[in-house]
This record gives sequence, structure tokens and C-alpha cells, in this order.
Amino acid sequence: MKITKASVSITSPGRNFVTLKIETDEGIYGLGDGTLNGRELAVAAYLTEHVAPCLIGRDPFQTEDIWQYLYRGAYWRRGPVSMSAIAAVDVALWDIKGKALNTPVYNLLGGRSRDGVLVYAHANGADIDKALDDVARHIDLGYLAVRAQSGIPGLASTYGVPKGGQPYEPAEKGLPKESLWSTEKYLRHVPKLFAKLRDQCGEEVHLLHDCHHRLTPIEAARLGKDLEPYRLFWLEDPTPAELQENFRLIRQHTTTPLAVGEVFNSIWDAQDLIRSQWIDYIRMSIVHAGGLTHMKKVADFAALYNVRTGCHGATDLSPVTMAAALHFGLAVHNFGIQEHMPHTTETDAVFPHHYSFKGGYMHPGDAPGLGVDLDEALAAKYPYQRAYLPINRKLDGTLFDW
Ligand code: GCO
Ligand code: MG
Repeated sequence: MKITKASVSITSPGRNFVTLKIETDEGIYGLGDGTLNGRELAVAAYLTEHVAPCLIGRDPFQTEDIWQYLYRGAYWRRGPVSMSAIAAVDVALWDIKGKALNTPVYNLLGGRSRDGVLVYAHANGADIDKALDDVARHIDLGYLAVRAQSGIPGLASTYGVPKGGQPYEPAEKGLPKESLWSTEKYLRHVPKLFAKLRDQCGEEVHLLHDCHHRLTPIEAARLGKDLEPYRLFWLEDPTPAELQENFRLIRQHTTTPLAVGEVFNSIWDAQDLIRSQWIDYIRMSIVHAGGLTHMKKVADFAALYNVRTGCHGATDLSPVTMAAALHFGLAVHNFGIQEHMPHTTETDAVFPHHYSFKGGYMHPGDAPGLGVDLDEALAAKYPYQRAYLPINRKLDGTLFDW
């Protein structure tokens, strides 16, 4: 089998998605996601201008060799744009392999290790009471694990909490919006939210929280300690993680489990975190971390150190990545949990798929390959729209982490 064509499309059924379609001389094609929120066109150009021409004539079964060709062969390594582009190719090739062998991708990754993929939902509210209601609503929908974020008194807006009752969507049309931040107000507020939540939900429900990289290590250590009585499943991205040693300090002070990695793009970003057992869950996503070929290596390395997977799954990762993450989550032994932010009905219509949710678990379905398609005619009705993630500043105007 030979690759005959590789083409990129961008569609915006509510938000932007970059999709790579790889076609073969046997009529089988595969899909890969290359969406990088707020920087979509960079990945699209990288794929169209620099990667697609190199793929023509290659054997799509050579997932490892093609991965190395694009990673080592470029000379310039890592980085979110390159690694998302490599992921788009890699996932499309696994899709082709599955279709050619007439088997779902999970069978090529080791086969089923479990019956379903435990997922966590996003719940939020403008204040604690509204957040409590939204957590209860998600439990009623069948979720066994819920991430909770709430508005903070004295701050007009904050990460994870939508305005005007809309579903939460991080990117906003036009140039970046700015919001104001106070760590002091946040640290006073979050333990109150989880005290009430644990009381309302009882012991069984898994509760999670995302700090979104906004604390220093000692602040994160204090928050982790304050949250210990409420037995969180995890505390996510407590600090930025370019300096992996940040987590040593947090770890010395708290037994609250820690998750990190949604902005990482290679195993080297998490090397010390994993080897030193400073984290419990590695959150890299299939799309931003080089695809299934690289993520399988990340999971196997993490398994040696008791670290489990908890892949990023926000709405800015397309249904193609969601499908890939579910095949991966069904197969890898050290799976922990998968994030699930449902896409809009418009997005689901553009990407018809076989994955499903039932009783707190998702399943990728048993269709050959990934089990997700692209309705190209419908996709063409939603042209690209410029959108950015917001910017966060401290109350005195200093640029901060959003
Ligand atoms: C999460 C993430 C997202 C990111 C988003 C950025 O845990 O789901 O933090 O909400 O902010 O993916 O594009
Ligand atoms: Mg996050």
C-alpha cells in the first residue's frame, strides 16, 4: 500500500479544527487531528508546506519509521507545532492500518485492557452554589468523576467558568480578551468549594480540580494540604511545569494526587516528573504529543514509575483525537482517567463517530480504524475564524498565567 495524497482542511463548527486526510492507492484513507488552539494555521502550514510532500509514495504501515523521519529528519525537534503535525500524520496512519486490517485501533495497541474508559466531566458555576448544582447535574447524567471550577468572589471572570450560562469554551473570537487574577482570593475560596462538594456528593464520586498553572510551588503545596480532607482524585497543573523540580517541593508537603502535562509535547518534558514520582497522572494528549506512537512510549515509561495516564480531552481537541484517546485508554495497562468535554452538536455532525458514553465510561466502538469520519461538505460550510485563548493579568496589571 502507498500514500497517494495528504491534504489539510480547517473547519470551524463553533471552534476551529485542523484535520489531515491521508489517502492511499488502495482507496483506504485515514484522519488525523492537528488542532493547536489559537495557533491552528501554523500547524496547517507546517503540514501542507513541509510534511505532505514527504509522505507521497510511502508505506502507511511504517508508523515508527515515518514518525522518526518527521521527528529526527526535520533536525529541529519538539515544540507544539511540530509535534501536533507529527501527531496528525501518525494518527491518520494508525487509522489506515486499522481499516486495512479490518480491526479497531485498540487491537493494534495491545487489545482491550478494560471494558470501558473512565471519563471525567467538567462542572462549573459562577459561585459555589451554582457549581454544586452543576456537579449534581453531571452525576445525574451518569458521570462517576467530575472536575469542579467556580467563580471567585471579587474576580470578574476566571478560567473554567463560562459567562451567560453558555457551555465553557476557552477560545474566544477576535483578539485575546484579558482578565484579572488574585492568587490570594483563589486560595481562600477553593477549599470552601470542595468542603461543600464532598459533603454534597458523599465519598464515592471522584472530584477533580484544575489550577491551570497559576500557583507557585509553595502556594500549590498549601492548596494541596488544604484539600486533603476532601480526597481529590487529582489537583491539575498546580504550577507551570517548565521547571519540573517545582513538583518536588509540592510533593514534600501534600498527599493530594497531582496531574500535569496538557501543554507538554514530548516525553522529555515529563522525564524528571515521572522518574522522580513527583506526579500521579501524566496528561499529555495524543494530538499535542506526537500521536499514538509517541504516547505509547510515554505510557510505558510512566508505568515503570506508577504514574497513570489522564489524557487531555478539552473541546479544542477534535473528535479524531477523542477517538484516538479512547482506543489508547482502552488498551494501555496504566490508564488512569480520560477527560471528556462533549463537543457541540455541530462538531459531532461534522465528525460522525462511533464512540459513546454510558454510566461514567466511554468506549471507542468496534469499527475498523479509529471509527471517526469527516463530512467534508458540511465541514466546508464552517470556514476558519480567528480565535485566541484569553490573557490573565494580576490586579496590578502584571502579565500572568491564564
Ligand atoms: C483542560 C484544559 C483546557 C485548556 C484548553 C486550552 O484541563 O481541559 O486546561 O481547558 O485550557 O485546552 O486550549
Ligand atoms: Mg487543564
